[in-house]
Amino acid sequence: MAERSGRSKTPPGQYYAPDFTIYKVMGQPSIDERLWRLVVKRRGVEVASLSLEELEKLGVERLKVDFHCVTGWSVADVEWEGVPVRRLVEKLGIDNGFNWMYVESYDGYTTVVHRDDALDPRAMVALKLNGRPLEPEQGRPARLVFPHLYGWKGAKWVHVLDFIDGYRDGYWEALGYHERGRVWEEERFKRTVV
Ligand SMILES: Nc1nc2c(c(=O)[nH]1)N[C@H]1C(S)=C(S)[C@@H](COP(=O)(O)O)O[C@H]1N2
Ligand SMILES: [Mo]
Repeated sequence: MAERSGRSKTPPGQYYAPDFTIYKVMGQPSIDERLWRLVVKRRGVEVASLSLEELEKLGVERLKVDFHCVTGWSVADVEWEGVPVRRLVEKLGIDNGFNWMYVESYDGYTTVVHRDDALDPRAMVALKLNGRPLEPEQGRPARLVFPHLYGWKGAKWVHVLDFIDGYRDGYWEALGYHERGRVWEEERFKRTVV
């Protein structure tokens, strides 16, 4: 596997591309940012409904990481700015008993993230990309980012985070994509029992 000079290795099965390929498998929703809310739930019950301003007040952090799509392309050195998921969990007093975070977006897209990946200090609700607010097609006003997971876990136009006990498939997981989706472990597809 090729190594980029002076940098970390390329994850197995990935190649570096100059830019993102835009995906919107359920179309692009039109969102009024004044009405946008991040709804946080525990076992389906609403705990909080945050406006953009309220979300930002929880504390924004910056992160420079590579982005990896499960179809093979990666983009180097992407700079995100947003609110760590872990901070949301702590500040909203979500109890530690959850096992998965089920995600719903404004377009109807869904995905699911393992608790350890959701609580990774680098996991965030991102509001900016490379110093600018997200472009509408890239999830404005907010998308999820998990640097160590394949890109499909990073739901654009994110709306609901539900901290649940039992595993539930999202959109791609129902089509055979992996429950966790860790890049370095190459968790692309669910294990099948033959
Ligand atoms: N709502 C929504 N989020 C999504 C997707 C999508 O189709 N709809 N595609 C996912 C996939 S597979 C990838 S690789 C990234 C791509 O991000 P980009 O469209 O900004 O390049 O978004 C993820 N989040
Ligand atoms: Mo992807």
